[in-house]
Amino acid sequence: MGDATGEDAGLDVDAVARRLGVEVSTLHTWDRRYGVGPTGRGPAGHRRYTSADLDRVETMRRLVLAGTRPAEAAVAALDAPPDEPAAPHAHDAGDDRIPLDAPAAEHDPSRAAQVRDLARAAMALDELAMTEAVRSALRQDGVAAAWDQVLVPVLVGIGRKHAATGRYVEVEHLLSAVVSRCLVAVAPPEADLLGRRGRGPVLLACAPEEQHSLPLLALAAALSEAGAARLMLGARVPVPALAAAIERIRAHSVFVWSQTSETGDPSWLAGLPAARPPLRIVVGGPGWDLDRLPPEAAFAASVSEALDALRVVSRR
Ligand code: B12
Repeated sequence: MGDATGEDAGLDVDAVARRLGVEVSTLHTWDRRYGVGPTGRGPAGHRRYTSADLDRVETMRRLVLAGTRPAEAAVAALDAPPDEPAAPHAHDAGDDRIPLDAPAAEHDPSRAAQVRDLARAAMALDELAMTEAVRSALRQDGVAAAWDQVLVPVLVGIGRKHAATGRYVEVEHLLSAVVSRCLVAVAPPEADLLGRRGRGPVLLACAPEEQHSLPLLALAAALSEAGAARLMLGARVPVPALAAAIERIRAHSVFVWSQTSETGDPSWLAGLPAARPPLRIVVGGPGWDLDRLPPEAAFAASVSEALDALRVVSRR
């Protein structure tokens, strides 16, 4: 293959491997596991390494060769402005704080306190304090704002912390468990969906093999808060099972989540059962290969956008 279309269109993985002297399989691993991969697209829609991507891979290679652990090298490579040499983060060395990037908290002290309290409680494995922090954010702000402005920054922060240190998996698991429980409490089970008349419910599912299901729980809770009927199938839903559920509950809309690129091939979406009126298909998550999204599917970038795309009016 090689870089037949010229460097402006970006390099394919073989060309990058040759240029940097790194195995193709290693580049695939860095992409899949740490998100250090191609962000560009060639003319046929294939993923290509841009010159900024190339800088990041080069930084990653240099740090790994110098003995930095790959996870730590990846965080440094991703954080480094292009053309600046990256050093592993000081905050990851012995610091037990979660790195927080919470734009809404910057000008809002009470929001900043919510984010900080949850992060602190999570790192201390203080389940009660975590539960109180999540519950109070959901109660005060409503699901969409609490999720976007408090829960997402802490989840993203713990993801980065783990990537940088290889540690804190227990924090990630406990935080996931607490957040799940609190979101489920906002979205109690629906009664007798099959026997209902009128507008069918929204069906929520993760793409096949996708295990990250918290964003689906957030959307289910936001739908419940808005009074919209929904059925949440959760993680790793096989396509035939999703198709069967669409037909059985006469869903009018379906929302599918993909967190990782391994689960983001959207080609199967076009084969979901036809319905009358047509099934509304909305997808979300950073995993989707957006260039290959079928025209019948819409992409939503946040809980609020998903509610809009599903034509659900928030009551908050
Ligand atoms: C919680 C978590 C877990 C939990 C999941 C629990 C559960 N029930 O969901 C557990 C511990 C099980 C887990 C497991 C794994 N995880 Co994990 N996990 C996470 C974590 C911390 C949060 C996931 C999440 O909920 N993300 C959603 C929000 C918080 O993040 P976001 O997608 O970036 O949000 C943006 C948009 O998507 C949007 N958005 C946010 N929410 C919503 C909601 C809706 C409805 C919409 C439309 C949009 C939207 O807004 C944000 C800003 O733009 C992430 C870190 C991260 N950055 O996501 C890692 C992460 C996703 N995991 C990762 C990995 C590698 C794994 C494992 C493979 C690890 C392993 N080696 O075992 C496994 C297996 C997973 C699998 N095979 O599917 C990597 C993925 C790397 C990649 N690029 O592919 C991440 C990014 C961590 C990292 N930095 O390395 N994980």
